[in-house]
Amino acid sequence: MENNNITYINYENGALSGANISEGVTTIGKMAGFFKDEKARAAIQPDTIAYRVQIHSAVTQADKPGTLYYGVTFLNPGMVGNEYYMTKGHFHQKPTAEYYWCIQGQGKLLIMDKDRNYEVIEMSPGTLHYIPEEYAHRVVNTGETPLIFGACWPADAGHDYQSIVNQGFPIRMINKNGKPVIEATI
Ligand code: S6P
Ligand code: ZN
Repeated sequence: MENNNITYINYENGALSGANISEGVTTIGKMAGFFKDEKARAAIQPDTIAYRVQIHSAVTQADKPGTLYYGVTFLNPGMVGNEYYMTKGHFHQKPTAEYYWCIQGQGKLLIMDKDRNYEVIEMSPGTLHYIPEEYAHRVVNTGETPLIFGACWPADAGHDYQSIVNQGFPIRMINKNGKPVIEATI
């Protein structure tokens, strides 16, 4: 029996239900400029879902310092050309850290600082990731099932996607002979 004021987490798949949840959908059509092969991206049905994010918000004023959001991302498996589906990735506008943790699936967390120093970190069920402030973060699904991960971050962090559109990450995850490999961005 669900109580109307309570939010529930499904511990199997991370899904949220109940109170104070909103959902955002990112389609391949909304990801122009993020993948290497723009032609391949444009050839995919634009309403194909790359990922969904459920956010739990108990915050009444979004930019109030000290408050938090909790989210869960469902990143579908798929390819754009030979590049795996991924999140857009962003810097936080205000230097604030974030926790990610992997619930289901297989993939990579890419982090990058302002000087473009980067790390590629394995994500599999149960891995916990502390993303330091001033690091951009992106998740790539290198598996064949949805990659589901939780997140918690300051509600006043703000999101800078434009730097990623302009400069991208220094590397991409591509499928080579059935295996994920790192490719330097030219
Ligand atoms: C928010 C947090 C996540 C992402 C989500 C989608 O700070 O990092 O909830 O918003 O994983 O990724 P992106 O890069 O499209 O926001
Ligand atoms: Zn973030």
